[in-house]
This record gives sequence, structure tokens and C-alpha cells, in this order.
Amino acid sequence: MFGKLKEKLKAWAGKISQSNEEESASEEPTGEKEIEEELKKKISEKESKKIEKWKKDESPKEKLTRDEKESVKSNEQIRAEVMPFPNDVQKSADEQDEKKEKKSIFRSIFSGKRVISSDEFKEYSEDLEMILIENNVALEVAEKVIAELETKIVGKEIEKKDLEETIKEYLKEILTEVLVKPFDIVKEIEEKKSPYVVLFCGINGAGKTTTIAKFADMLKRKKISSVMGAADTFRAASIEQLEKHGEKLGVAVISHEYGSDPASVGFDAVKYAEKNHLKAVLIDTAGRMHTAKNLLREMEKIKRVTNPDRVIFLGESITGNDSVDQVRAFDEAIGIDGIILSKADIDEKGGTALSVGYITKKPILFLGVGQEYKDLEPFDKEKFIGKLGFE
Ligand SMILES: Nc1nc2c(ncn2[C@@H]2O[C@H](COP(=O)(O)OP(=O)(O)O)[C@@H](O)[C@H]2O)c(=O)[nH]1
Ligand SMILES: [Mg+2]
Repeated sequence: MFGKLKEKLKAWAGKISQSNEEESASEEPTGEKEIEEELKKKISEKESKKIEKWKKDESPKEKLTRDEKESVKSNEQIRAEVMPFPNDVQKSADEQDEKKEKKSIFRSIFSGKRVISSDEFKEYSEDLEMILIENNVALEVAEKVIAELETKIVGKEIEKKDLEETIKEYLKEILTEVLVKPFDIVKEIEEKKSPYVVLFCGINGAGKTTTIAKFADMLKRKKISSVMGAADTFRAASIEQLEKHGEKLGVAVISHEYGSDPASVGFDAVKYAEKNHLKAVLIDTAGRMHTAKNLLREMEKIKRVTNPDRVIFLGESITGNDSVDQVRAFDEAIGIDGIILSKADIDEKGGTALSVGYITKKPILFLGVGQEYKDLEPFDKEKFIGKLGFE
């Protein structure tokens, strides 16, 4: 799961820190010329100190003579004191080794912190934006991530050796903030005295019917009773599909004929649960087209009639921007409380979760991770971010 985005983000963080390593290395006085400059600076400091001392001296004898001046300028001597390696570059292996050692001393003096400029960041952030967008992160979410990262790193002093880790840490923080913490729906069901109604919405093929069956199974394993309402009265075989799950799971299914009013199916399911003291009512719905006004109107009516405790949007994690458009349409029309993303098992990218979560500011509650009943995983923000490569 999500291997692609993980790899790309890792590589990106590595790239930006590597480039800084190269640039900062060129600032260190590692070359022959720079070392020479550094020596000159030290030599002239020594010289002026000596001259100052002589100037202070009252005895004329001791005054600075031409010869003495000459001797002061005998830089070779001072060079030997300050940095005893030869002026003429000898090519012998020993001398090369010695030089390397000297250079590394200089490097350790000059290494340390690094500041990333705004221009430098912009150059790399274009790459980051592409990586995010290619991996199903919606443009506005990618832009937000980049803007936040920019405020965190541009102009700040960061230890060079920690740069890659620091960037990764910041990205982790930002992505964690993008996602809303999920509420505990199972606990809510357990605690409610009357039947707890969950209305599932989403377009055809998103995985609603399968997920409702998984959900009923999960509740059953926790000894929580439920009933499923087959309120998708439109799609061929949808009622039979849910009834088959009901039989397998030993969970009751309320259904009417095809073409009947979905709201009345939902209503009957709630009545059935009240009468039989069941804890949860799980209502399946049709999802012809998320843009079709009549579907959304139909959903509004089901919502009004069944008065759900939670409306859950079902989206596919593999569809990226389509899921973003869908979740927005359903949220605007009926208001959703949470999200379940199916097919995470076949999603290499991972960006849809970030997008739908950020766009709606609603939590992702579960991920569908396969076609079996057990394949419904509670969504764990930290674990998800970890899977994106930020353990
Ligand atoms: N791999 C995988 N397939 C899934 C998952 N959830 C649902 N499906 C499959 O997606 C297809 C459509 O599911 P369905 O429940 O009928 O969608 P609905 O039209 O929204 O009710 C079916 O073939 C399911 O088996 C999942 O988490 N992983
Ligand atoms: Mg269905």
C-alpha cells in the first residue's frame, strides 16, 4: 500500500538535503587557494600583534629595525607555526595524506548549519508539488503542504547533517495536521440507548454494499447487533447482494421491491431495529451519479426520514480527484460526518486519503483493504503517515 508516494517523498527529501551538502561544501576552504587565504589572514594577525608590541617598547634599541621588519615578514616561519604544510605542493603520498587531514580540520571548523533560501526552496518545491499531484493529492492540498513546509524551513538555520531528517519531520507534522482525528463510531453505537443509524452514501461501485457487510461483521464480532437496510432499490441485483451477505453473517436485511422509495426502506429498517432492540441500523443506498441532482435529492429525503446519527461517505482510494469531487458534492448536499475509503489494498499512491480528509475536514474512519469481511481496518492517522514513509 502507498509504496509509490512513500518512495518519492523519501527521494525528494534526500535530494534537497544532498544539494545543500554540495553547495555548502563549496563554501568551506577546502581548495588550495582558500587555505592559502586563510593562512594569510592568520599570518597578518600575528604580524600586527608583534609590531604593536614593539611599538609600545620605549627603548630605541628595541625599536623595529628594517631587518626585524624583514624577519617579521618571514612568513614561512609563521606558516610553519600556524599551519605546517608546504607551500609548494609536493606530490608524495605522505604529504597528500597530511593535506587531507588538514582539510578535514578546516571542514569541521566551518561545517555546521545551513540556511535554505526562498529561491532554492521554490526550485525544489516544484518537484514536490508534482510528486504529490501524481500521487492523487489534490492541487489545493499539495499547495497547502508546500506553503507550510516553506514557512517551516526557509531562512532557518538547520544542521546540515540533519537536513534530510528535519525535512521529513516537518512533512510528517504537516501531513498529520491535514488529517482530522477519527471519532470512535463503535463506542458511539455501544453507548447509545436507542438504535444508532448509519447512512452510507457514495457513487456506484465505490464499495458501499461490501463495506456495510464488513461493518455488520465487525459489529457482530464485538457482540453488537445490527440490521441492514437495502435502500439501493435502483441498481440491478443490489438487494440480492445485500441479502446474501445478511444470510452469511446472520444479520437481518430489510428490503422492498426494486424501484420503491429508498426512504421508506430506511424508515422500516429503523422501526425493525427499535422493535427488536438492535443496536445499529446500517442503510445502503444507490449511487447513480454524484452530480445527478435527483440522487442527491433522494439522499436528502432518506436523511430526513431516517434521521441518521452519522452519514458516512464511501469513496475509492484509487480514484484521486474523482473522489474529491464526489465527497464535496455529497458533503454539500447532505452533510457527511466521516469517510471510509475502500480498495486501499490496491492503492499505490495514498494521496486520496489526504485530499478527501483535508477538503471536507472530516475524519477517515476506516480503510477497506480487501474483499473479505475482515478487510476493514480502523484508520490510524499515525500508522497511515508511517506508511507514507514517515515512521
Ligand atoms: N480490492 C478491494 N475491492 C473492494 C473493496 N471494497 C469493495 N470492493 C469491490 O468493489 C466492487 C464494488 O463494490 P460494491 O460494494 O458492490 O459497491 P457499491 O456499488 O458502492 O455498493 C466489488 O467487486 C467489491 O468486491 C476493497 O476494500 N478492496
Ligand atoms: Mg451497492
